[in-house]
Amino acid sequence: MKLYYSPGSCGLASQIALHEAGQAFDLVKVDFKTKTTVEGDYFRVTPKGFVPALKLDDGDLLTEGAVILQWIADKHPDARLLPSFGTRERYTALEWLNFVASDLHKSMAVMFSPFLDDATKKRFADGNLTSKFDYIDEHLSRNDYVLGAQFSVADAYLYNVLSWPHRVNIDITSYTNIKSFMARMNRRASVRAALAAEGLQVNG
Ligand SMILES: N[C@@H](CCC(=O)N[C@@H](CS)C(=O)NCC(=O)O)C(=O)O
Repeated sequence: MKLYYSPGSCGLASQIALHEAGQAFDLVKVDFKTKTTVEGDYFRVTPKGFVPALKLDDGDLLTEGAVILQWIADKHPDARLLPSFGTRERYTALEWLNFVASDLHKSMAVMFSPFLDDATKKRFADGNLTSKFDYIDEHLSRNDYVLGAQFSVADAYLYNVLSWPHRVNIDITSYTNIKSFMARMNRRASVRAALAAEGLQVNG
């Protein structure tokens, strides 16, 4: 199995999940500028040109981070990375995966856009992102992890995206519950292994 990634981007969550699952995998780095890997043209792997992408041993390819996370969890039920099918908790986990993917991730992506000036990004962060950080911080004031006491792949994705604000000059250090969550995540062996493999420092 191969995980296509680019350092510090949204493939980190998939890597954390693979470590949590105890699933062996190889990493293939994608150069975003050239859309190539050591194997050649990345568009031949996925015409979307996005990471993450998970190439299975039979050649099948999975894309979309939130879906890859569900696939990893479902292939490794013993790791308890998502609640069981059909339970109410399962849908809470899916709500969070969807919220992180469609709201938080894609709003944060605006802050990395080469098409917007700094003043526009600042207005966007104030008007759009602050309310999301408020919501997450309040939730984490009552829960160690997204689902409560039990770690899930939703935490891997949330951690992944919350490691970006400081890279775009958004200071979230005043969110004490987010800060504690990040510290809690940083203590997990899966997170440390994924960061090391991508050549990244531990996120505060
Ligand atoms: N819908 C995709 C989006 C993935 C995505 O936005 N990936 C970004 C990195 S976080 C990417 O590959 N960008 C390519 C580029 O910037 O060239 C998913 O949720 O997995």
